[in-house]
Amino acid sequence: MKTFLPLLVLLALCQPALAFWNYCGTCGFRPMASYHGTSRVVGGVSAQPGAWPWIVSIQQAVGAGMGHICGGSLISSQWVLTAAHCFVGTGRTYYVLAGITYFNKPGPEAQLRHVRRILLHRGYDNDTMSNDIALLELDQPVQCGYQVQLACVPDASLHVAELTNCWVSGWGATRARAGDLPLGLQEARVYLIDLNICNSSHWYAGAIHSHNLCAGYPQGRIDTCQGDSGGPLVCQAKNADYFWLVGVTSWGTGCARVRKPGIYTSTQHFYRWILVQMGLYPCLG
Ligand code: 4AZ
Repeated sequence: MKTFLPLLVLLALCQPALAFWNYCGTCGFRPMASYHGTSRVVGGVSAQPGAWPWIVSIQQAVGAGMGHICGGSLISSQWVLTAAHCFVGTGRTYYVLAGITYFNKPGPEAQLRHVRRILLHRGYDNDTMSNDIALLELDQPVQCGYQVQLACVPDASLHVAELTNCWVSGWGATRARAGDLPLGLQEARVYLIDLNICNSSHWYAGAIHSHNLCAGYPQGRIDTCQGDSGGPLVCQAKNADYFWLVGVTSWGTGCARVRKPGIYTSTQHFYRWILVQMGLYPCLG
């Protein structure tokens, strides 16, 4: 015991510095948020490096380089949760970039991975956009750090509608008409909108499914847009400092329009599907 004690003391002393380095233990925490102070997407602002440490950019080869196509969220060191519609009609090779904020300034924790498998939900329907969810298995795990952390997927027991501090993030278009993507990650606070309101006649008129979430603003102006798909809608847990990955950016009528908020796939409805795909629920598979 005597010989181990100094090591334990050393470990305890180093704890603050080691706590988040190469450790993918606890999901939903934002180690850099406390560092920066808490604080297109259309109508958002530039996110600080590491502000949303689970977000990844899903890219594919374009000519000699690579291009961003969708967002995604790390839910384990080797699995990314994203949208099925990102992968329709293309048989290309995909890559995942983790730990980045600016595409032109990758930073110390940037990590590129190949996609080993793409698992689309079998019920995904391109016309109705139902079951717009997919999982990507990476060829190698990412290393967690200050700017790379896992998102928490809630099960059916979470009362999502009660959560009020909700945020979207992504490298999608910052203006509805111009297709230009920003170089830096954008973030915006959004509000969850009751599905009955969202489905009412002057809004989406019945197009929204029970496994969707609507989030944004009745008056528009702030919203996810093309290129944000697959990325995270997160809400802070009640009386706690971690976030739940409650939605995957799916679609919307245009971007930031009045009574046309963003539509998200509700992750808690697919909790079991996610576990089965990841091989964590073999008896149900
Ligand atoms: C898209 O095309 C897209 N305003 C994503 C989000 C929204 C609209 C379109 C929501 O990827």
